[in-house]
Amino acid sequence: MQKHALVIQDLSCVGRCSLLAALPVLNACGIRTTPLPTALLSTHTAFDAPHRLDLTQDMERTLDHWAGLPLRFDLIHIGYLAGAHQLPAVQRAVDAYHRDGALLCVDPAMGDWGRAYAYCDDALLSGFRSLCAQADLILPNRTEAALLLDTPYDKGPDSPDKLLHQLRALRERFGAATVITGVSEQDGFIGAACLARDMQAPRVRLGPHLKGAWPGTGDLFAAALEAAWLHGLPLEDACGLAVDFLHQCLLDAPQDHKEARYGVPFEPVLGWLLQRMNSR
Ligand code: PXL
Repeated sequence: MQKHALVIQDLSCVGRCSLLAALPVLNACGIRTTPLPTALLSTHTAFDAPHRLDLTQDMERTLDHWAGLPLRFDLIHIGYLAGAHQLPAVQRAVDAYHRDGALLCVDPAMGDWGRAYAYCDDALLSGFRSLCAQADLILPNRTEAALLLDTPYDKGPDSPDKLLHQLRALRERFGAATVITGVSEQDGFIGAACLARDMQAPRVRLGPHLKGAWPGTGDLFAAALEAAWLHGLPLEDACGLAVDFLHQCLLDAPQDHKEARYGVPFEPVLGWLLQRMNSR
């Protein structure tokens, strides 16, 4: 049976992040996708003054309409929200569709580079904590891991002990398999560390740390990992493949800040991803 993913995050028209990163990756991997857009933005927020349209009411109307349809999902992904006021609509989607074996994956999009995004207030943080507590998999970056645990952000590098401590603390607090992105145990390398529900020790996968900052890397990583997980790969292998996928995508990415804002050129690498996934 074809797998079906519900993807709840914004539609930013320019900049290849959120839905514009998640849907093509999942689709290329043979997964049917249904978006529930949280907001429409003319660009992502690293451009000046994007036009924003909050879609909270449209989320509610969409869920009203869907209630009459026999929709079932294998995976629900929650990412960037327009604010804490959307949490009731998101919870409604979780209540309706997190059942019958559907996996709930929460990427608590709250910050990066050691700082919370301007829109992330206490209500959104506590809402994301509540969603993480219902999740099967959580995917915070290093900044979001610190926010979720209410611990200070540590610039790193990450010692293996510190990573293990943080992964265990997250898994214990939220009861979910946990992947932390953007970890760096050695200078010049970056990747992700994962701790599934049944794992004693974390698995870390690193690749060369290329200079630059691109929007949407977390969204591409999450989609590749989720696709591989739905294909039946164990979480640690899915996580490793997602790190490798991102590295392949970034080999040809522009490093200049103005160009990098348009996102990661992942489209030519989708064939590579599918081939790697099918060869497992
Ligand atoms: O990729 C995360 C993300 C999603 N959506 C919007 C963003 C960002 C990161 O900045 O601005 C609108």
